[in-house]
Amino acid sequence: NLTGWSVETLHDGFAQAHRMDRVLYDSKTEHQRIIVFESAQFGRVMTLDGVVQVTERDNFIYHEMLTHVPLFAHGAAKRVLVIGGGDGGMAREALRHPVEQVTMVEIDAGVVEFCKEYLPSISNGAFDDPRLDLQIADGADFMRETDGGYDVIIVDSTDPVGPGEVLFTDHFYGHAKRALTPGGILVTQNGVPFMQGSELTGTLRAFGSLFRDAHAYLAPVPTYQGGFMAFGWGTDSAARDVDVATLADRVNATGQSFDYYTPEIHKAAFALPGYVKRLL
Ligand code: AG3
Repeated sequence: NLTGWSVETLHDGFAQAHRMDRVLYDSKTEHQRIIVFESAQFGRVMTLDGVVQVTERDNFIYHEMLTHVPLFAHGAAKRVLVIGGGDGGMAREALRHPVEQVTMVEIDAGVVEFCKEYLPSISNGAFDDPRLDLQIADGADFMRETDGGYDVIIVDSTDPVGPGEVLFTDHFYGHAKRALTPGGILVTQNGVPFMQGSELTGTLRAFGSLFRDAHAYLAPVPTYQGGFMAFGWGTDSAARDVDVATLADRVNATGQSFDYYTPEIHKAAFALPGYVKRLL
């Protein structure tokens, strides 16, 4: 009996469920249904159209890996662009670097508003940082029209169903490439390859024709079930070759330490098992 449980059925014939100990918010925005609830294992959880996007307990793994890997590999990023990321977790981590500006383009003002209210620990002050430039707009439109100049672009999308779908097209990736500075890095969330292999294949095929270095890297995020979460990596630079000692120097220079990210994890994340390599 799953009454009072949040049941995610993103993958055919498979479900994961959280008991909703207290529903804090449940409403439809202009774009999607958003629910924030309290769960025993993951703290507060936010779902969009029934799919878990962020939890208090494990969001650090996902957000750290999509920010610190490209930012420390780059080493001198001044301008960062986040597409999506309305909960503010990506901005939170990106702003731990000495960047001049983080532009965040979120399609759904409701997600920003309700996450500020019911999940303040996710953004942890990022929305008040003067370096944050928040724009409520369609990420695909923004990318088509921007003048660019971004050193790192992070695509923090939902899965390729609903509003997130356009963020997985060749067109969008082409515009993102054009928006990068020379040597800039594009990273994307590409789902769980064990369950959603074609998502990674699609992105990496596009990256292969756009970038000199197109690759994937991995991190295990408990919330996104099925083993590793995959991230796309595209750049014309040799940033993937950065060594552990250089990364350690860059981490030390920020005076920060992280809950998941370490220079060793950074390097190891690019090591791919056979079943993932075959998807590229
Ligand atoms: N965006 C990534 C959602 C992927 C979830 N789906 C899945 N299990 N494949 C999360 C937004 C956090 N800022």
